[in-house]
Amino acid sequence: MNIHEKYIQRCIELAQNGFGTTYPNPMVGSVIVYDNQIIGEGWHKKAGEPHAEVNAVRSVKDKSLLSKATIYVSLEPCSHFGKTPPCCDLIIEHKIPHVVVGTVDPNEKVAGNGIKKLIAAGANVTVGVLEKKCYELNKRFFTFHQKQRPYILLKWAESQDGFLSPEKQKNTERKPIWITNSYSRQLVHKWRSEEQAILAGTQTIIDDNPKLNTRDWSGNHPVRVILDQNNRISKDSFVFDDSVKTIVFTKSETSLSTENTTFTVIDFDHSIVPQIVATLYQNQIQSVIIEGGAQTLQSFIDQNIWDEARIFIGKTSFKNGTKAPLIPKENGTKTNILDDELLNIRNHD
Ligand code: AOF
Ligand code: ZN
Repeated sequence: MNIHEKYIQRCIELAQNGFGTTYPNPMVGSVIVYDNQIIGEGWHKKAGEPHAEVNAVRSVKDKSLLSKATIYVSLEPCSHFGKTPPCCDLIIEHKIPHVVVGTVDPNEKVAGNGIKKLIAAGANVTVGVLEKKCYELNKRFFTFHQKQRPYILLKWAESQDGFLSPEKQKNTERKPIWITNSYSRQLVHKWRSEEQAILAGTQTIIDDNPKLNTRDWSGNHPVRVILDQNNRISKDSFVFDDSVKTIVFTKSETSLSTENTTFTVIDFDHSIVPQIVATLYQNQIQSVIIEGGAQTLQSFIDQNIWDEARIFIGKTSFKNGTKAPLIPKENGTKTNILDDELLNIRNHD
């Protein structure tokens, strides 16, 4: 790691302090260095509050050093008036001569304008240090702005022999059959709390009556997104308890929206995936975890509209039943959670 990378790495670490509290803003960290020493640090804590650079500048005791210092930022300093004034202006005002930027800001209000403004004011600007790591830090924010859709995470659990569930037993009460261990199940609740929305298809809701919340983990409950083309889901289901914001995609609006539950009509005769992600984008949803069932997951894979898949592979074998979605598994990375295997696959890398 060279010197620039070392300080951008520190910016990334600082930025991560804002995990879960900066939405809709990205996580950003900043470090100010003079004479090979860090003289100031800051990160963005919450939308509406000061940006990383502002906090870093404020933390510098001897402000006269700023005109000889280098400011490092994991994301391009902003050039626009949003909820807060432009960070570029602050850097220019304090005559900070060197600016090192991790990656360009994908927000169309900034998108290179911050860098241009700093250069025009005479600053020496270096762009693209640990760029991939800086992108990764805000993968949801970047996907949202660059692709005009949320970051899409696919999640399922399959048996050793590739089934989501065993064949349905007729005339017997259907009990959920767990493929994964309790640690993996808790991990899923943690994952849910990290995303802004959770999506499930009609059959999954009819079969499992899931709550789609984060009861085994503290943290945010994501917005529930439900597909119910022909209004087949019983209004007594947990997803209709109006306890959290819920978006229901239907063919025709036969139910009235309530305080937290809204019905959105889409055209089920055409591919629904682009319509769903466009609606989520309009709702400012930057990420969604898709938890089934097979058909819903497969339609996102077939349209190649997904970013990451997290697949648990359990110890059990079912021999037959509902087949797990088909996805290219060659480039996945494997880890273990006790006796469960967890396969992580990234798309569009
Ligand atoms: C920075 N440093 O720490 C962050 C930036 O409404 P505002 O004023 O908070 O502006 C939000 C936008 O500013 C956000 O969408 C992103 O483009 C940028 N975030 N920029 O220079 C920061 N958090
Ligand atoms: Zn800013």
